[in-house]
Amino acid sequence: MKMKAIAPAPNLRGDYASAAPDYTLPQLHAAIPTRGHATWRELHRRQMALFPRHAASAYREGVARLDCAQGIPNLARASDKLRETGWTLVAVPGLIPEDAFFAHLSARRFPVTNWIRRPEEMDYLEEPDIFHDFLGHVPLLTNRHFADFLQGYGAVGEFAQRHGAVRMLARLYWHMVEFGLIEEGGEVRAYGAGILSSAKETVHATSAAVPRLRFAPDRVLRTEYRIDDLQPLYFVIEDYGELFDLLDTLPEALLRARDAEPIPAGAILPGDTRL
Ligand code: HBI
Ligand code: FE
Repeated sequence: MKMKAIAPAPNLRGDYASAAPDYTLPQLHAAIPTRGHATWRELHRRQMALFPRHAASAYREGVARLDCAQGIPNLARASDKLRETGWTLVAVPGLIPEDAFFAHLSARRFPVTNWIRRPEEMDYLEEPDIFHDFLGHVPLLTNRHFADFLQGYGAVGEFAQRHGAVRMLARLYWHMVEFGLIEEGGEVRAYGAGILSSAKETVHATSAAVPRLRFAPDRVLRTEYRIDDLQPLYFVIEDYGELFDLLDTLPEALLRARDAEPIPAGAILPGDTRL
């Protein structure tokens, strides 16, 4: 048998060569360098200071549950804390192909990038790292409605791929999973991972000066997005059940959105009512 000359470098940025066919890797938590944990603690501290005023209550309950201030979390141990909703965290080298991503979600496995940004990237990073994937996404996996929605989202992926509607399905992920807001007792709070893993976006997204629209599936599925700047527009739900309830009619809605004119990022249409 031919042996690999070098053991896989732990926590190497984007180490796709040592990934399995489903793009998973061993996390090798014990091999994470001290400076990685220090970067985590600093990012964590900054975001925690913003959450009481800006983050949704279900998200904050999840963060408390995960108890991860000390350093980069051990994914196996964190998975134990998700037992009630049945999700498992798996390490991946970074962004993975859509079909592999959808397959993980539909099996209630959440892919978490196994490297952390460099100190000079504290405020902005183009691709997801473990801070975004874990602190942004994992807390809401403790919420039953959201956890069930995300599995169902993954399960619709195959349909979307067969029907040329992945772009529309990705818009739902972007606007609602990455940048979603929720109304709680008359206040608008953030639950989206792209918001809550970024200090700037957390403050921006919850500012009443930025346009907000009530969540409406067809509107969201037609709305294009920008990946290189703060979002110009956010969609607001009242309950995570709204996302789950959409799943039944999502395939038809994807086809309608595919065949409709896209709406440019940030555009407000004559029929829109700002919240
Ligand atoms: N891979 N690791 C990772 N994380 C994502 O959020 C992700 C991905 N691959 C594809 C993808 N997202 C999107 O194309 C889907 O949301 C549609
Ligand atoms: Fe994300």
